Amino acid sequence: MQIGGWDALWTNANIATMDLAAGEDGVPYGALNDAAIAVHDGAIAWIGSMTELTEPFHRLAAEVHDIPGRWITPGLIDCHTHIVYGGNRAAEFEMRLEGATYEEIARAGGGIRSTVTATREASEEDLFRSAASRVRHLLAEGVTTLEIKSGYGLDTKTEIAMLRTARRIGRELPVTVRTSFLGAHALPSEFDGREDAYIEFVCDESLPAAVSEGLVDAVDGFCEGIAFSPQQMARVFDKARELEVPVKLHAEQLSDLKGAVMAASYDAMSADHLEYLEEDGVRAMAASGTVAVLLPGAFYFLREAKLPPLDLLRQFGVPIAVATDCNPGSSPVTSILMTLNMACTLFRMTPEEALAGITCNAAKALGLTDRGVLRIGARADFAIWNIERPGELSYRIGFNPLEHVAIAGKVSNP
Ligand code: DI6
Ligand code: FE
Repeated sequence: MQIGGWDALWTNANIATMDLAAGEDGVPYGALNDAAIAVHDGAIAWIGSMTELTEPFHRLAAEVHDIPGRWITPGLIDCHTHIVYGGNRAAEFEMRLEGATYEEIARAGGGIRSTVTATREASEEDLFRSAASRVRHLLAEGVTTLEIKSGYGLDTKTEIAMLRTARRIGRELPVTVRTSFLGAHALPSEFDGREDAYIEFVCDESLPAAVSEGLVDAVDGFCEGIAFSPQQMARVFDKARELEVPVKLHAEQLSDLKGAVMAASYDAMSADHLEYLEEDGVRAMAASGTVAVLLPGAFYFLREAKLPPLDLLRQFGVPIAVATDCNPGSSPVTSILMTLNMACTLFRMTPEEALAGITCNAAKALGLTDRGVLRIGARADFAIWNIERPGELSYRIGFNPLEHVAIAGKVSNP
């Protein structure tokens, strides 16, 4: 590998490459100490020990960033958010504190439906502005790739407006956005009592319209007693397959409907939430390579007591990702670092597993093979932290040690 001729070089760093396959012989975080990373044309051109470089470093790269003792991680990836929406649900939070459950509120016509009303009423400009302010919080904590779902429009026009807003965030803010169509999130009131007719509408109208505008990277759904059955979701997934769009599913969040088994049979990229997942679901996900996306923010905010089956997921080798699930009803969370802390304290994940959950495994959950791991040829998205060990990222609460990020090799100071 040629040394030099690079656009930029970061020196004297510790690097958590998260190349864990390479670290099977026991290097936690795939870490390199006293190391450097070089970037050319937006990709990682070289990564290795400082001892392999000869001074003066400015002969090697147009830009040199000396960052003694700092840690570099892959740019963080939040692979599950509903960050575009109108209004908020603080009043519902207060109702829940007085004893109402999330499901009771949903069945009484509140919950997701109330956000649907507010989202339909919002202008596209309002949707953009409110979402962008939340996204900036994530970027300030090192997020460089973000998944955003629709699902609060439910009619074609508003679903498309949400997806367009998500794409605009990717154009106007320093972040890669992947979009998921979540038309099958809840039954809109105009379809009351006609669930199958709504599923037909999703398959024949709203989903094909969003796909034909080029706005859909994946198709998602909410498989739950208060939403749609595995059979109904399978109809949506059949349509997704016909349109050649990959699928993922909100499954086993509040009960075990065997949604993950069904999703795995469609080679879903991920199944998400999973508190009520049982061994059959874990086995099916392992066989299909479906990533388990755990959402500790929703677990915390809904005061869920049932833990996702971490030991089974580990035992069967299912890759585990972690995400904020940022949404107004079950996880009004815009802190990926707080989410890391919750993954460790609530789910007993190790800090290394939690960091893998928002880097290499989050990339897998989105089907992205060019990021999430720092290795030669990968996209040069990374974050520079003023910490002494990677575990500090999940240890502190409400403190942000980010110094700067590189996005495709360019320094960005969120
Ligand atoms: N599960 C969730 O936790 C979010 N969506 C879903 O399918 C919550 C959405 C909301 O309550 O607004
Ligand atoms: Fe969600």
